[in-house]
Amino acid sequence: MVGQDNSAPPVLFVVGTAGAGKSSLVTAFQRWSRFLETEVIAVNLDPGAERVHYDAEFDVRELISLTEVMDQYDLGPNGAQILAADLLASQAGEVAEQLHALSGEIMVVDTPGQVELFAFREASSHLIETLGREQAAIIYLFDPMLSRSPSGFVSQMLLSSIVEFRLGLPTKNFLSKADLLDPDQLEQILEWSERLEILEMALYDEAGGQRTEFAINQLRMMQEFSQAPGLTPLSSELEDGMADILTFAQALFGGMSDARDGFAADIEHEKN
Ligand SMILES: Nc1nc2c(ncn2[C@@H]2O[C@H](COP(=O)(O)OP(=O)(O)OP(=O)(O)O)[C@@H](O)[C@H]2O)c(=O)[nH]1
Ligand SMILES: [Mg+2]
Repeated sequence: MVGQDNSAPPVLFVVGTAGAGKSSLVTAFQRWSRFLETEVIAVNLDPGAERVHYDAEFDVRELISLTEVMDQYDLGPNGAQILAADLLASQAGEVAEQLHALSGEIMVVDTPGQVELFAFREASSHLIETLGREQAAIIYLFDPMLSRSPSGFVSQMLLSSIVEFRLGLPTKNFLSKADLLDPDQLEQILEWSERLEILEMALYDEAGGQRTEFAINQLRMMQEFSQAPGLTPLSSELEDGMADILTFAQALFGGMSDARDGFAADIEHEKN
């Protein structure tokens, strides 16, 4: 078992700006985990997803269809997403019940394209409470292209801190699609994540004194509350960094070797 409570596996919510690579990460993580004989429960909470490539054991689209919401309430895609999130909130108890019924060692949740839908609407808070907040954490994905400029990088640091603050869950930042970056760019971004004074200088060159002072001061204050500092690169394309996600979950919720022992014991039991 990863978690301490047999009935409730740890829940990792994958969050990030539109197109950051959330759905691909769920797919890659599920695929990668199969080799470890670790049972990952993949969950789709994005009613707007066109298609997903992982095996979703729960898919919100079976409850709420974005196109139906658009038609029924005469809404555009953004309005429909908001209403869909609120409809989901009203069914949070039922959703949690269905999720609780799923068995596996770790639950990985794909969230809607727009980060604010997950962070700011009530549905997520309801769901987190009903699933058990002591069992939940956030994998926050940085967009690699946006991370190449100091201001883009800092903006994502701030956004991640806001999500962490808003949902009150342990949050770890990952640099998504790292395979798309040159080695030099990657090194620079990782250095920014480790050394605030280097980031400050780079931002100063790009944005000038006033904006830099404002942003860096905000960041400094928010980072004091951060439970998992730093930025870890990953690539769903190459299946790189998947172990770092597992390590993050283990550090929070307990060891995985017990999980494998448990799994092996189950197999043994079935054989007999
Ligand atoms: N090169 C590369 N491309 C990736 C990687 N992960 C995702 N992509 C591509 O990035 C695009 C967006 O990926 P998604 O996984 O759909 O991103 P998302 O955050 O779920 O997107 P929304 O749900 O629409 O917000 C797709 O074209 C993916 O193929 C990666 O690790 N490397
Ligand atoms: Mg997606």
